[in-house]
Parts: sequence; C-alpha cells; structure tokens
Amino acid sequence: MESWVGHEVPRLPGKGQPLALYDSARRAVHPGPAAGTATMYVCGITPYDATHLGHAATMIAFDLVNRAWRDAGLDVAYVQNVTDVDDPLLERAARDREDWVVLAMRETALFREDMESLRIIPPTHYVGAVESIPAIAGRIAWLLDDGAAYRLDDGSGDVYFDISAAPRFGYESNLDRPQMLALFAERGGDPDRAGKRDPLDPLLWRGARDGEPAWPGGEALGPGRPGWHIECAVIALNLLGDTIDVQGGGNDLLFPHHECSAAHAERLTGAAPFARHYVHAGMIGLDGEKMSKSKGNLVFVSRLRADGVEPMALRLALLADHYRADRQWTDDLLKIAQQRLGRWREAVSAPAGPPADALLAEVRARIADDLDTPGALAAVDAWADATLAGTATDPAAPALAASIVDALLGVAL
Ligand code: 5CA
Ligand code: ZN
Repeated sequence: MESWVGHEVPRLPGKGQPLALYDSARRAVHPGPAAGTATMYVCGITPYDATHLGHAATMIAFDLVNRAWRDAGLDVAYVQNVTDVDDPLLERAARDREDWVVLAMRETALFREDMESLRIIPPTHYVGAVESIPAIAGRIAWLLDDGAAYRLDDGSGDVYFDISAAPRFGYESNLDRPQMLALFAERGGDPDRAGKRDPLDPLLWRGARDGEPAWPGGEALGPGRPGWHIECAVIALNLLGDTIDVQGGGNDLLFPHHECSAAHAERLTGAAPFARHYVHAGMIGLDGEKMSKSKGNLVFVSRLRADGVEPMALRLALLADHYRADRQWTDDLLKIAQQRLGRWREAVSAPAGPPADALLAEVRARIADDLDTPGALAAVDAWADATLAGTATDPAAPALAASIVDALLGVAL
C-alpha cells in the first residue's frame, strides 16, 4: 500500500559510527551492521483508532535507528506493516456499525498524516495484511506440508502452529512457561481452545465464519484469514530476506507476537535467529496505565495537532527519555519540550556559535550507544547555552547544529 511523503534528510560531514542496540533475546547491547544494507521490520498499527502518543514514540524510536544507519553510510531497507484485518478492527467496526474496510482506510490515512508531520522517514515498503494474504496462505500451506502446522478436526478450518516444531521457543522473550501462558491469554491468544496440541500453539489460519471477511486459502487451507504472527513473519521474509537486522515494535509485542513470528520464520527458512536484534520500545502511559486503544486512555497525535501543538515539540517530548523506558505522558513533558524547542531555535538563528564539530561527535556517540537520546539532547542543550551566552565566534556553527538536530534527531528547527 502507499506509504507517506518523506522530508529530505541533510547530509552531515564525515560518517557516524555503527549503531549498537539492546537485543531482547540476548538481553544486552550488541553492535549492529557496519556496512552494506541494513534491514528492519517494524510492527505497525492495527488501524481501528487514531495514532496515539505510544504509537508515535515507537515509530520515532525506529526512525532514529533508520537515521543512524544512514548517517553511518548504510543503505536501509525498512518494512512496516498495517494489520488491516484482525479481530479488534472487526469488533470496532461492528460496534460502530461501520464498514471495517472504510474504518481501516480512514485510520491508516490519518496515521500517514501523523507520521509525515512528525518527520518520520517513510518505510521502503508499507504493506497491508490483506494484500499479503496469498503469500501468507502459501507459507501456511508449506508449514502444514512440513508437519509444523495442523488443522483442528472440529470443522472450523482453523490451522495452528505446533510450537514443538520450534525447539528454541522462548529464546526471544526469555520468559518461563507460566509467564508465557499468562501473556498469551492476555494478548489475543487462546490457551483454552479445545483440540490444540499445546495451549501456547498460535493460530495460523482462521477458517471462514459467518459475518466475517474471508479469502481463498487454496486447496490446503480453504477460505479464511491469516493469524497475526504469521502475517508479520511472511511480510518480513518476503521483502527483507531470511535474516533481518532488526525486528521492532513496542515491548507489548515481546510475547507472544515476536516470539511466534520468529518461530514461524525460523521453521520456514531454517535460518536462525530470524532477527539479529529484537528491539522493543517502552510503553507510553497516561495516569499510571499503558496507553491503549482497548483501555481508551489515549492522547491522539491528530488531536494535539488540531489544538495547535507543534509536531516538533511532540517529537522532542518523546525523545526526552530513553526509548526503552516505560514512561508516562504529562503536560509538563510537553511544556519542557516547547521551551527547549524555542531555545534551540533561538540558538540556530544566532550569527555565530561554538564550533559544532564537537557537538556532531557527541550526538553521534550518544545515539550510537543504544539511542541515548537524553544524552544527545543534553549535548544540544549545552551547545545552545554556549551559543546564547554570545561569546562564540564560528559563523558556520548554527547552520551545522541545525543540520545535526534535523538529520540525527529528526527535529526541524
Ligand atoms: N498491528 C500490531 C503489530 S503487527 C499492533 O500492535 N498494532 S498497535 O496499533 O496496537 O500498535 C502499533 C505499534 O505501536 C506497535 O509496535 C506497538 O507495540 C506500539 N504501541 C502500542 N501501544 C503503545 C504504547 N502505549 N506505547 C508505546 N508503543 C505502543
Ligand atoms: Zn507485527
């Protein structure tokens, strides 16, 4: 499907260093690719409601990965999906007596606008689940043939993945079985479904039901629609190859989503691990609770924009803390970001500043260290303070500082 329109990214002098990122599977920071093409798959929205600040924070975190890789001289192949058919979308459409296709199209269009306003570099491929169904069905049929999947014999046409076909199951999330069972039930799984070989077996194909959309699944599957985890596995494999550098999303996807996607992909290709880095952004919450569509405690990007809040201030507010930290959204956070934005703008409009080469080196070093944005913002703050003190003499510094902030942090001053 169509992506959104990007803004030009300034080229900075020299080259950034290779980016090191925390990998959830190895539970440590490890260096990423140093040359060639870096590949990233990020789990995108289920479009049944507008983009909230949690989605924005996660998209901004992976946008920084994209920017750091480019600055380090890498080519980037970046794929993001849209889960444009799934239970929550169909349930919301039914509740509001709306056509689910219209709902998905409208919210996806709004997401694109929000991403553009936040200066998120568009993915190389922006891909819907629906348009990927033939490819997904083909891969599920292969898993059935392989013996890694099985059909329930209750006439439903539902097909499940047999997790015993994934001997390393659990390596990505590092959870024990009771923890997995609890999260599986909480996050869309069906541990109690009769006829499954293991309560943790995830759904690959849901046979057609009355009143639900269905697509042809070929001889092996019959009509139905794909499960969630296989969707992301297949889209990533088909567009990025058997092994990818980063599998990304919020930390609510650690289990079961990314664990199951990895298990599917590794069984399909024989290559392990599926991702060299499983990277998870922290949850943005409001009033002590995770911001989520199902809880309804949402602050929408589009609402704030309509109220006249500058997207660049939103972006700065979400960069103020480390991407992996679960954190709360507050009005104060936004106020501080607005003040900071004003101060930085004043500084880059000054006739001269302290030479910005040291700033470039510092911001690059901070970002390369698992996206240390608090450190990067502190470095820009210090440069802005020195500039506004008015004693510095390099007339080229303000323009370079503006380019650094634009290219590496995605904030246009
Ligand atoms: N369509 C699936 C992924 S395949 C999905 O999780 N959709 S979503 O709309 O619920 O979330 C979209 C992205 O935002 C995911 O990467 C998710 O992990 C992330 N996300 C959701 N809620 C939050 C939150 N409160 N804070 C930070 N990130 C969030
Ligand atoms: Zn996903």
